Amino acid sequence: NALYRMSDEDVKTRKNWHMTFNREQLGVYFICGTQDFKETDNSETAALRCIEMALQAGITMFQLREKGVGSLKGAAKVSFAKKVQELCETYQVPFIMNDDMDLAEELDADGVHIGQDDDPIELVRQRFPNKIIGLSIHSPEEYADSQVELADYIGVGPVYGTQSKGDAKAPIGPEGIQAVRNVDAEIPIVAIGGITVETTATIREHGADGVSIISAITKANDVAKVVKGFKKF
Ligand code: 3NM
Repeated sequence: NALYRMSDEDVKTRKNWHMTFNREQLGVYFICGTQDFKETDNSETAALRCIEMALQAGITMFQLREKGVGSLKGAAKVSFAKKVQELCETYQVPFIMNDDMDLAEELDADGVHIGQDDDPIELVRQRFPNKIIGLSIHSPEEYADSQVELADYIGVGPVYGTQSKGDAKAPIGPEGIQAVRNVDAEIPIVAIGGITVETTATIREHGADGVSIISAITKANDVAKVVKGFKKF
């Protein structure tokens, strides 16, 4: 089973995949799943309502991360994912699937996001030559050990402490974003972890193209206002 390898020319020009990807789409990258609404009566309804408000207010990318305690499985997950995908299509925002490569294929998602412990990126790129692929990176060392040239963008973090990921690593601060930017001036970077409207300017000044956010949006009293706050940068 030969691994997918891009030609040097493809690597240089970053062509032949992600035809619809551009780094501006990382600007306000909302991530969530029903588990992020578990304090509500009906987490699926609450999630769909929040996602639609966020799309309406102008998020630039969406990732379905149906994962962890209380997340949907099996047919319920598939059915929920289809509803979210339809919303994203309505607002013409890329629909990215976290981790679940089979569901990404079944739904023909616009892209996938993988962590260091998920399927290896060589196999993911081989399977999805034309989808957007995001890869999580936590340090310059992990950057050096990963085939980042097969990714369209990298997610770097956690910048700050987070309640949204049980097994999150220690916060790296805005300096951690800068450290990865310093080893690659070009790669599209989206920062993640505990990010709020107030910290977005600093994070962008440290080399991120944009911010990815769960709780600042899912827990917002006024989703539209928060999303518009993130869009000012
Ligand atoms: N990944 P919030 S931190 C999904 O460091 C995720 O790779 C992280 O949620 C990483 O905006 C994180 O609520 C959670 O902090 C982000």
